[in-house]
This record gives sequence, structure tokens and C-alpha cells, in this order.
Amino acid sequence: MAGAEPPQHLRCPGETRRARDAWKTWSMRFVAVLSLLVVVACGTNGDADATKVRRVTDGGADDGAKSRRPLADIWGMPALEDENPDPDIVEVRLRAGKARAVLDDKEIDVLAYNGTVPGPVLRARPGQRVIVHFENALDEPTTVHWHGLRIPDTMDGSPRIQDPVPPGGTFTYQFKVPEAASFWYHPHVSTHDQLERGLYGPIVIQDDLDPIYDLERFLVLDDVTLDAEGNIAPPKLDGLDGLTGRYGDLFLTNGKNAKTVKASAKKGQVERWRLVNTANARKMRLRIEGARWRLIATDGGLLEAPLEPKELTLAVGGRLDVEVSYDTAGSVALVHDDGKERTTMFAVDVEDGPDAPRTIPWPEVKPHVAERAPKQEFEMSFDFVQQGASAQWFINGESHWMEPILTVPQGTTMRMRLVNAKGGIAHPFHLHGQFFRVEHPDWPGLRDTVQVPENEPITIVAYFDNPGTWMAHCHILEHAELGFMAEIQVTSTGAPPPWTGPGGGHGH
Ligand SMILES: [Cu+2]
Repeated sequence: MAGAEPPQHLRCPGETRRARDAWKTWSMRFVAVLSLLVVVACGTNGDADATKVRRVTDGGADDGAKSRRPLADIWGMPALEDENPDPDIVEVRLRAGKARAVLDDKEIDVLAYNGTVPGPVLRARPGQRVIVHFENALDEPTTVHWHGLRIPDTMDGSPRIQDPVPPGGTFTYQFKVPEAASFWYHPHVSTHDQLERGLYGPIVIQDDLDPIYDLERFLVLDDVTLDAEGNIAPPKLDGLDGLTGRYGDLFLTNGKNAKTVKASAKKGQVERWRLVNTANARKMRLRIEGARWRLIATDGGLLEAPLEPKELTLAVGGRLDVEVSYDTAGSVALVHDDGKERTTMFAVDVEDGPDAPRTIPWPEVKPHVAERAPKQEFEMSFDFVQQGASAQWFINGESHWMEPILTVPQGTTMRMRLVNAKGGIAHPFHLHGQFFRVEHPDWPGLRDTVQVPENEPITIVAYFDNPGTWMAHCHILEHAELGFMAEIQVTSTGAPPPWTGPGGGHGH
């Protein structure tokens, strides 16, 4: 792929001026927020929040064309360190291995990227080339899948395309970042086991269009099943786990017991929370209590206009970003409430202060994929059979499709009817390498994952713009393991995908 792309500085004739304009806008905003940052930094009693507010030193102003807004620090999370001084390259090291983690004051065995659960956040900008020197220190093969990123299929971590990295082996993932949004990374080999045991990490792609917040948090929501020793229970594909997927008995936020994950903030603060559901099977039904909030982004990036839903449905694998404004002092909670149980996933203690939250002006957002009318239709129906203690899952009558269920030329816009008529279980359907829109008011914005309810077909309009061979599967990890897995081939027309060609690549 490297050979097909012109050097970054030749890519867009308008880039220099645009970047300079962006810098000017940023400079003005910077002055405007500086006083606020001082308030925030001084007002949080020196806890982790205060030091993580915003790094204002990198980026530099020496050359207008190169100056960019600094990447936002993500609250409480280590970031993968960019070892390459070239501003167009982000070069990092990622190692999957066994580790020990502290859960409720007890050390347990986990699998971890760079020793932490979740793994460190990968931060980059659209148009940058990301190079990940990956090392497999597990005693089993693995790959890394960059969930949601529209990158070449050879870098997507699909074990059907990339030979899994053997124990002790290495692989260099390289791709150009297409667009800004919240994504995440995880293995795609024995996923129901490796991911459950701790292999997952957040990705933040930020561009100059992203509104500036006082603080950004990435809340990685999970549930796990523990065994008698307090370790993550071994994987199971039979019994209830094979049927419904594994529902954990302990909720985690950012790798900790969710009930213990707390932060402090100050009245008047406005934050961006990026939410991802990394559970094996559990759909999260979320709302925020005690603060004003709105939905600002989905899997595929910023919404054209923020929305104010009463609650959020976060499918396994999906991301939703919310803006949270602290109007009053007191307790704020992110709550998962599915009607049967209610769990606090994250809590903020908001101190009193003199300021009211500022209004975040909404930028003019051009979606990463413009709406297009579908010209073709395709139906995928989901089914299962019980086999003794286990279950097998099917898409259109076949388990583990080994040849493409569908082959379309690049640029195809297709309405896909997803039918789930049997089994009493909703499925988070995930399409690799592409975005789609859901023809349902509860699912605004661009998506790569949608919850397909039972007995109520849902239609999506998929934009097959990224050539390659792509997995399409249920993100209930046990279902995928038990056959709920197909492949869609997008044949190249020879044209580069719109976000990588000359004049493209900015994602807007
Ligand atoms: Cu499923």
C-alpha cells in the first residue's frame, strides 16, 4: 500500500492554507480556553484529573503549515508513545503478554497489551501513517484487529488474511489513518478468550474539527466472569455461554471494578466521554444521571448535530461519544440499567464552583461518508441449532463461511436486511472495513456495529468503499467462534478509496 500513496506533503494542494487557517482558529480558541484550563488545573486538588487536563506544549508554533492542535490526553490512561519524530508518522510498540492486574485489591492473572488492562490508548490524526511494532509474548497465536478503522484488509488482523502471529513472533502493522472517531483494538484469534482476559485497548483519532473539551475520558465498559481463585474464568463454548454468549458477573470500567471507578470534577466543566463496550455478549443500556449530556458521535465519528436521547444502547463492539456538562455540584453517574439490573459504571464527584458550563459551538461536520441511495439489496438471516450441550450459529444457512457470501465492486451502496427470527437473542452485527447507516431512528450516525433485535428485521445501508476481503460477524464472541461469521469481498476498481487518494485523506 505504501507504494500507491504519494508523500503526505503532496497529497492535497490546499493543505497548507487549510492547516494555517486551522491553526489560527485553534490559536484563538486556545486563548479562550486557557483561562478555563487554569481554573480546572488549579481546582481539582491535585488528583489525577488535574494533571491530565490538556497538554499544551506540543504542536509548536514554529511553522504554521505544520502546527496542529495537540492531541488531547485521555484521563487516567497511558498512551502508546510515538517514537518517530516525523509529524506524519506515529510509530509505537505493542506487546501482548501475560500480566498481573489488581482487581479489588487482589492480584489476578490477565492477558494485557504493554502490561495494562485496557491497553494504552493509540492516539493519531487522520492522514498520519501508523506503524505498530507488535510482539506476541503470549503462548498462543494472536492478531490485532483495529476495530472500525477503514484500513487495508492485510492490516485488519483477520486470521483469514494474516497468518496469526505465533508465540514469540512479531508483526508490523502499518496503515494510514482514514478519519477521526473513537475506535478500539483487540485480537481476532480465540477472541472470546483473549479479549475476555484483558486484550483490548482504545483508539482516539482526533482532528482539528473536534470540539475542544476541558477533559476527555475513554470509558471502556466490560463484564467478566471470575473463577474460584478470582481469575478470569476459562472460556466456554457450551451450555449457556454458547447460546447467549458469556454474561459476566462483574462489571468493569477501564479494567477495574466499575463500582470503584470514580473521578472528581468542578462545576462548569464540559467533558467528552468516549464509550466502548468490550463485553463478550452484554448490550449496555446507559444513561448519565446528575449532569446534562448529549450524544455527539457514533462509531463513524461526529454527528452533524448532537442529539439528546433519554438513554443509549451500546452494542458489544460499538462506540458512542457523549458531551457531559456539569451544571451543578453533586454526584454524577454513568448507569447501565437494562430494566432487570442497575449498575453504576462510573461516578464523578462534582465540586461547587462559580462557573456555569460554556456552550460548545458545534462545528460544521461533513460525515466521513455522505449519504447515498442504495441500488442493490441483500439479505442476511441468522439462525442456530442446538447440538447437545452446544450450539452452532449460521448466516444464510452456513457456519464459518469460507468463501465470500457476497462480492461487490468498490463503491457499491447496498441495503442489507438483517433478519433474526429465531433464538430469542439479539445480535451485535459487525462489518469490518466499512461504515453503514442504520435505517432506524435509534441508530443515528455512521456505524460499523448494530444490535439486530429479535423478530424485528433491521436494515442497514452499507457503503462498500474499502476494497478487500472483510469479515462480517456477530460480535457476541462465542457466537462468532461457533460459526456466526461470513466474509464479504469488495473488489477494487483500481481507484484508491476516497480517503487515501490525492486530495483526500482528511476524512472531511
Ligand atoms: Cu450473535
